[in-house]
Amino acid sequence: MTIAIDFDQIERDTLTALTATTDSATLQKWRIANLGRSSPVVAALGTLGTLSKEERRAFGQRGNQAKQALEQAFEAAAQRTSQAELTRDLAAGSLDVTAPGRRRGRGRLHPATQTLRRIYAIFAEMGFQIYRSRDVETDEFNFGLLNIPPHHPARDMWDTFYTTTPNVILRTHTSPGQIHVMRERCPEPIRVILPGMCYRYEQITARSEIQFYQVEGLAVGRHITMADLKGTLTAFAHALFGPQVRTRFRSDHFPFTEPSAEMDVECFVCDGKGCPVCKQSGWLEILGCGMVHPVVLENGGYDPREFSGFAFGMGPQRITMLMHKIEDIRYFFANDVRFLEQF
Ligand code: FA5
Repeated sequence: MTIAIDFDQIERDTLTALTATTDSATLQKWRIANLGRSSPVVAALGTLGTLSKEERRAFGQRGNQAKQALEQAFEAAAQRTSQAELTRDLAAGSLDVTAPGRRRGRGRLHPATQTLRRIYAIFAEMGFQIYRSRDVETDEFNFGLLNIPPHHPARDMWDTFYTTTPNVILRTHTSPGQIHVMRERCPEPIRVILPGMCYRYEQITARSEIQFYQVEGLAVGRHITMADLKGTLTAFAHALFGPQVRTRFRSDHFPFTEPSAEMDVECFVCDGKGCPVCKQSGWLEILGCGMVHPVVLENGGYDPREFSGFAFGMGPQRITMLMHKIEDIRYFFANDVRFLEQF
């Protein structure tokens, strides 16, 4: 039995169709139609067993030739098609390998942290170590040992947050750290700064937060005088604000220092002429300070007849506000990137 199939005709027709193929979906359809199990060539080769011996040889040879020709043409077309598709995708712009990379946003230090680090560096140069003290304190350390007994009026301006444990509170200032460091180091001389977070129960305004940083300073030793206090803090102000800046000390009152003072620097916005930042006074207040009160020295373990010392406390956020003319302290913790990325 002979099968009526014209391999020449099939080769001609299918190969012409293949030349026109430019996408892989059409190519796959072509493969199934012309090389799949029910395609004319493959189906015809499947009938070989039904042929006589003489017919089988010639038919088989010609059929396999045709199949091979189709397979080779398919391979060539597959390569051509995938190249053509890549070229098309690139031209459509889905990937431009020559485009410059996108710059990654880099983080930076918070403005308050930047000021804190400058303060640390300046005091480190003068031989002050950093002493870390706890945020959660007892009433005794925050007030009592600092010469502020119960019912002392000074407690009103340093009201705080209370925990459910009696007498355990959030510290209102870094000053209780003075007692911790003195008790730890006594009778050695001390030169430390104590940075950290403080908490106050007060109205939030453009100048006041309920949570803010302070940097405390403490020097204890023999023969320390008010001149050391003034010299150290003036050197600090010159390093932070510039050597031309003038300073002044105004007497004040803190229960834990005697005598006590506030330190001002000449307004660097108007050079002391008077402007809205310094409220026309020509001076900016930057810290409270004084000679450590004898009672506090004693509470720290030092004999006030033998030892003396000075202490100071500043608010680095208020200093940052002055340096960058920031009008509202609430920006510091508002997490607004438009504010933060200016520093
Ligand atoms: C004190 O807290 C004293 N312990 C400072 C001191 C230490 C005096 C050692 C003498 C010896 P005062 O309450 O003024 O003082 O606070 C010090 C600084 O903390 C202020 O100058 C201010 O910069 C900052 N500060 C105070 N309250 C706030 C607040 N609510 N928000 C932001 N900063 C504040």
